[in-house]
Amino acid sequence: MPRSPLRPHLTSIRPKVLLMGRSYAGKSSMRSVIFANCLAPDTARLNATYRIEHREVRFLGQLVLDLWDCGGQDGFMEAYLNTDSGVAADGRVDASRQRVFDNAQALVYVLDVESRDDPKDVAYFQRTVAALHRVSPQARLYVLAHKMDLVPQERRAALFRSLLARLRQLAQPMAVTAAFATSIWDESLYSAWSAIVCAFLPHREALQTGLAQFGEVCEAEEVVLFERATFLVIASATTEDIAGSASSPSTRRQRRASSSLDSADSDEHPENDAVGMRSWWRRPAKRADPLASQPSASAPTAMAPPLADLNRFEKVSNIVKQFKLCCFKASTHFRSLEISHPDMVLVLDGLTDSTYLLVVARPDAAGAVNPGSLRVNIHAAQPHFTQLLRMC
Ligand SMILES: Nc1nc2c(ncn2[C@@H]2O[C@H](COP(=O)(O)OP(=O)(O)OP(=O)(O)O)[C@@H](O)[C@H]2O)c(=O)[nH]1
Ligand SMILES: [Mg+2]
Repeated sequence: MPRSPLRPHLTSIRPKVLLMGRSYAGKSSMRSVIFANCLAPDTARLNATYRIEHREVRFLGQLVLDLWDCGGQDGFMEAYLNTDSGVAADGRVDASRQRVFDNAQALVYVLDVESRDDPKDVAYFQRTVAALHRVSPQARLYVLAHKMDLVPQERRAALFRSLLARLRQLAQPMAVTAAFATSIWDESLYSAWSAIVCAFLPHREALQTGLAQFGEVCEAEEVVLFERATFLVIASATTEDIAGSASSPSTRRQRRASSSLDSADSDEHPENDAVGMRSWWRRPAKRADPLASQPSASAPTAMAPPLADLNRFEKVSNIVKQFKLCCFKASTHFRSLEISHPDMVLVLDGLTDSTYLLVVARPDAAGAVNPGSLRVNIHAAQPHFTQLLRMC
């Protein structure tokens, strides 16, 4: 039965996202890994998508992505690109069929970097972008150079750069909003989809400010907010953001003694007061704007110390999501994570119904950070962040 067209006023809160590219590029695999709790090895069992699979993906409670996973076999591609005739993907004429590119707010075009069928790949990319430009010129255009794991490490950056330069030219007059080198086998997929999805959260800065303030109260090094179901990174605050947030050093000292946001002025832990700043953790690198994100293939991993890894949060996404799924397979549930090390304490715990919060803190002069107090702070911050998330 044909679907009824989306009502215009719904498109703003249910952004339509097209996932396109040739057959076997890996579209359904990435959708399943990010949005459907599928482990990467299990994607080998996926069938080729027949025509279009529609998925409504709820994110942070109120944002619903209308995700169109468009099967990429040649016959289907030709049908989508025939934007005027109303010819359905199986060749039948169907005047009421909603055109694929109507009201699209983003196109995620996936290219298999190992594909040998280059001329056809290029032609379909160009025609797809041209059709998008004709029907929904305001849409954002993302390009994913996918299956990067199949390319030798030393060739990845150069391959990505040359591919992107070529695609940018082919896309004209449309601009490529962002491009990513991705693989379902590592965190690069999380970097890409965090940027794609978070672009639909117009007030995300409020969350970043909230995280910086929270980090200041806990004297944390880093605070990261993850979406609960997908484990995509929503926002983060690192040392610089936290140091730059509102209060004075004296307020910070006072708050450090507190075990919860609710009792920030209390004197429950006086041993935490006499704190010297011990430089045990190299200052983490400032993260790049995710929308201008570089591929992980070209991330400066060879020269930078491991703790300055620009993709460290997405690595957490990938590891924890896989662990969560393994817990599920073993009929148990992931609830929280705590790592204590002489140099750092890391607590990952549920914040709101739709988020997890990661707090990384370092020991004070007395040599201890109380993970319990970090956990109490996370729970105390829940109402504040519930409200902030509603505004996003
Ligand atoms: N090595 C590698 N294989 C991948 C990756 N992503 C997906 N695959 C594999 O690629 C194959 C095809 O993936 P699909 O997701 O079905 O491809 P698709 O683009 O949805 O294809 P259609 O539905 O026909 O359009 C599967 O066997 C996946 O396991 C990746 O990042 N690296
Ligand atoms: Mg598919």
